[in-house]
Amino acid sequence: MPGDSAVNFSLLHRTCKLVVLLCLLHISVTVFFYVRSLDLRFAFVQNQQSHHHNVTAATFTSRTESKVEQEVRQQEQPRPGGKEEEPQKKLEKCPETSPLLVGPLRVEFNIPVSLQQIKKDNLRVQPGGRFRPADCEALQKVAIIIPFRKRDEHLKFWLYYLHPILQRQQLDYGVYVINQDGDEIFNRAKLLNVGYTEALKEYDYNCFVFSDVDLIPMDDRNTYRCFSQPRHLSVSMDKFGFRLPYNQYFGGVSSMSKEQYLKINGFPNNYWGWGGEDDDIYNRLASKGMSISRPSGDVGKCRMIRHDRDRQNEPNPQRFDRIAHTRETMNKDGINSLSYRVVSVDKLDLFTKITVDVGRP
Ligand SMILES: *[C@@H]1O[C@H](CO)[C@@H](O)[C@H](O)[C@H]1NC(C)=O
Ligand SMILES: [Mn+2]
Repeated sequence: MPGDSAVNFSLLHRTCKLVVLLCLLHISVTVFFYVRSLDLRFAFVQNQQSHHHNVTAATFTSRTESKVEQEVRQQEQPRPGGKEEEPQKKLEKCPETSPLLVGPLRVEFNIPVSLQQIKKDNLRVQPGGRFRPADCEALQKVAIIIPFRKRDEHLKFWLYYLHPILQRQQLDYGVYVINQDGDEIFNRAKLLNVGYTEALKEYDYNCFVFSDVDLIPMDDRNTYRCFSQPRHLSVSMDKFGFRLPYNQYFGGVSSMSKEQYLKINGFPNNYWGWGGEDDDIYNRLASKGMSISRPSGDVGKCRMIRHDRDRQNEPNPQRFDRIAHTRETMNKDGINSLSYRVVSVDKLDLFTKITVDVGRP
């Protein structure tokens, strides 16, 4: 029958259509998952690369890496007599190791602290966050520089923990919080340069500790002072599983004597946003033949206060390119090219707050 074949044909036709549709569906699902896996793999490779890149961020290797530190004391410069800042009566020098140290400390961030309480706990701290031991002459004059913007909660914890530690370490110290004015993208290294300059206008500091506001040492034997080589103090952070993320890592908390700092022309001023500026600093000191001094992993333990990424501090896409050229740029970009505008200087009870306009990229 001719009708029969027509029915058969249309059935066949419909079946074919269905098969084709199913095939298409199958192909698109396959393609979808394939592309997704590619994507993932790509992201993974990128991640690895950037990790790798980050690990090999520094282009110089230092001569005496991970050597045991000979804790050579900074030579105290002979002082021109009769400066009004000097203690009235001649005190004996403080001992090389402070007898007041207690070792490992408990550091927690779940109980909020109040400025009132911190003030009561630290009655011997002078306005502006200044202190010097009463019964001996400190071995070093240390300016502690904290780059800052909108982290008041972190700063409170920092003051709460650090003031007692620094006093036990028998340092002649001052705390300078360098607050970036405005809402432009953050520039950590430039704020550090500003801190160096501004602190020296106030006192004859010979040592500078550069600290992030959210890092707290877990052992007071990790002395916030300077050594014969630039010092990296935050060597085992909880954030990195209490290990050094890579050998050339110089971020977090570090210290340099005035001489060491000037030898590398200070820090770069053109790292806007997150990352790389610490590697640039490492490159600078390695290129000048210096090496990093560190405390042991045990003494160098520290905690970072957990936080989300700040706004206006996104990863700087230029950082890899910049750190590849430190050697060529470091002589023109640094303390010799620093320009900024001081907006205000406030001598508060526990620290000196300096608000600055550092410009924009
Ligand atoms: C690599 O990672 C460390 C640790 O987070 C950071 O301090 C440094 O700036 C990074 N370097 C680059 C080039 O991203
Ligand atoms: Mn942090």
